[in-house]
Amino acid sequence: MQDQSQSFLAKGPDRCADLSFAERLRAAICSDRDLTFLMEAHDALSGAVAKRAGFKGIWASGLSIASSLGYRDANEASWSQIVDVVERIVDSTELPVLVDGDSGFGNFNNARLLARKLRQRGAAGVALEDSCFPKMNSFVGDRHPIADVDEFSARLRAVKDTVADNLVLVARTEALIAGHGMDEALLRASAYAAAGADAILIHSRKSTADEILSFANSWQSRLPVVIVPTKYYRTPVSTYRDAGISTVIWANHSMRAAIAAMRHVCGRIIAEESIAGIEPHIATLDQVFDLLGYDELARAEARYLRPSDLQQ
Ligand code: SPV
Ligand code: MG
Repeated sequence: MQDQSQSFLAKGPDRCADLSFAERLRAAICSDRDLTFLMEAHDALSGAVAKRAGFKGIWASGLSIASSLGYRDANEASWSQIVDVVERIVDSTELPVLVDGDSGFGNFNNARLLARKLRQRGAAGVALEDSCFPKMNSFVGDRHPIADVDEFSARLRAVKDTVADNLVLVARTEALIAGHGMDEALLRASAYAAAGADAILIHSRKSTADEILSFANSWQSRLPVVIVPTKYYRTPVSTYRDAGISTVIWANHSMRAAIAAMRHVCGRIIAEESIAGIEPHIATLDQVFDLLGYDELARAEARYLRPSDLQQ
């Protein structure tokens, strides 16, 4: 596998010329060999943990990034804040990162600016959804207005014209979330395919996979299908393999795990007025240093510092 950090160092901060993250994500999403799994990350640390666990690609989740910044998943975080977090995830993981671009933060012009910036920061792809700005998380409330299909298709075209194949473009329809039904979801997926999308993300808030399976059955893999089984989490992945789904996004589980773990630790420390009890249950400092590559820094110091510096 190509060492992305080396190519980054060799080429300087403009990684536009380095297409390999997009190529790798495209290969993963478009290959019909097996299901691809993308693991949520909301910062560099959660990205590093996902990589160590063995994931080959990352979902930079809008909900999770917003939550870690203390914002609601309602476009409260700005596109530039998202782009900054994405850069840290890309740097720490050196994996293909599919970024949740929400609706593109405005019209075609905002969407193509976001896409260009994401490409510059090393993202492999962007998922754009047909919700109206400001969006609301798909699982919150019942008001989920969606954009006009022609306007959103033109937004996708503008992104494609800007980033060409250097950033994978996943078009996400919220038609089912908004209650518009399967015909509307299929019509939109067709329009977005015609606009140049590389894959279709079909989202559902049902607790069973029926809706997305019905979509996949009618869609017949005209473009790869990406799903987010947050609510229908009981469905085994063999069902998705059988249905010809391309990619499964585990969308928010590191963020939710972190909340549960932090709650537990904070609760015990305040109750016990001691950190002795929780010490065996949390990451050791050596694990932190290992995760963030302190050994590489030590090797670099031995190589680049003067011997006299090392003795100080
Ligand atoms: C996200 O992770 O931000 C997503 C998936 O877009 S969902 O929260 O299910 O809308
Ligand atoms: Mg989102």
